[in-house]
Amino acid sequence: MNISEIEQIAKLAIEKIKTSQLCELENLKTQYLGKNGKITQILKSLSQYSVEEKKLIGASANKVKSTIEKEVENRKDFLNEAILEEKLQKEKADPSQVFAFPFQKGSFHPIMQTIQDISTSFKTLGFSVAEGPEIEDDWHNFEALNIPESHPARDTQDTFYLEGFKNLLRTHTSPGQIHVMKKQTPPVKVIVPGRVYRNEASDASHSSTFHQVEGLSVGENITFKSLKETLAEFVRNFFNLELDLRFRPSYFQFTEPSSEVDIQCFFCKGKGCRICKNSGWIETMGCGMVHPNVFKAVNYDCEKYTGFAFGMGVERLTMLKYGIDDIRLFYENDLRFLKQFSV
Ligand code: 2U9
Repeated sequence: MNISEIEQIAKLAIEKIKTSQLCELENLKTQYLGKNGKITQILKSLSQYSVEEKKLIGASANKVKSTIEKEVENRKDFLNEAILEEKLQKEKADPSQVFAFPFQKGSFHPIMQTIQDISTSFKTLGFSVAEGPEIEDDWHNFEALNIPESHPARDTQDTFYLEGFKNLLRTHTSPGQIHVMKKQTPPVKVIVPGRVYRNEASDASHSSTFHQVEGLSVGENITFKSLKETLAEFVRNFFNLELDLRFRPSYFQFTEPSSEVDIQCFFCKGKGCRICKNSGWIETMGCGMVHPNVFKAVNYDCEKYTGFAFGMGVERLTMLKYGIDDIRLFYENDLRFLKQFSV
C-alpha cells in the first residue's frame, strides 16, 4: 500500500467515527502515528532508501502524518461540538412546561356548588344575592323577626351565645334580609345564602353548622300566588325536571300564613319509594307571607307593602340531589368524597 492509499483509508476511517465512538479516534491515531503505526514504520524504514528516495518518501510521509493529525483534531472538535449540541437539545426548556402548574386543579366544595346553582336560578328570576355577618345581635337574629324573648328558639340549648350574651352566632340567614330592608326601600328581591349555627348534637342528618339560602320579595301586590310561581320555577331550574309542588300549612314566627313546601319525589315520580318513605313527596323548603311585625321592625309601611319569604337547607338539597345519606361527609374533607364533585 502506498502512502497516498494509506492517507485515503485513514481519512475515510476518521470520517466514519461517530459521537458515541469518540475514544476510537485516539486508537486510529495510534494505528497510523503510534510507535508501531503505519506512517511511523515508513519513516523508520527510510534508511533502506537512496538519498533522493529518502527525501521524497520522507516528505510525503511527514505530510500525511500532519494531515492525519489535523484530520483527527478536526474530527474531535466536530464530534465534541455535536455532543454539546445533542446535550443542549435534550436540556432545552419547553416553555409550555415551565409555567405548567404542578398540582391538580381544585374545585368548589359541593355545598358551594349548590349555593351557586341556587343563586343562578334565582338571579334569572330577578333576585339579587346578599350576604350578612355570621355574628349577629339578639335584635337582628330574633327581635326583628318577631321571635319574642320567651320563644324556645332563643334558648341557650339551641343558640350559641358569645361572651356577655350580647352577640350570638346567627341561627338562620334571616337577619341578612333585615340588614337589606334597613338599607333599602321596596321593591326588594333578594336571596341570602350563608352558614348558620345551631347548638345541637350531630348525627347523619343534623349538624351544629349548616348552610341556608333564604329569599325575600317585598313590594306592592306581592301575593302567595307570586310565591308559588317563584318556587315552582326555582324547582324546575334546580332539579331540571318537571315536578309538582305541594304547599302544606305550617307555622313560623316571621311569616303568616306559613307553609312547608314538598316536591314530587324525583326518584319515583310520586309513586312511593325508599327515598320519599313511600309518600311520593319530599319536604324541601319552608315559606310564607312576611309577618307585619317584621315590616314594623324595619319601618316598612305594612298597609302599602306585602312580601313573601322562603328558606331552604343547602346540605339537605345537596343530599337529595346526589343521594348522599350522611351530612357529616360534607365537613370531613375526605378527598375520596370531594373528588366526586370536581368538574
Ligand atoms: C325575613 C322574613 C321572613 C324565611 C323563611 C323558612 C320559612 C323556612 C327553613 C328551611 C329549612 C330553615 O334551613 S332550614 O332549616 N326555613 O322554613 N324560612 S320562611 O323567612 C323570612 C326571612 C327573612 C325578613
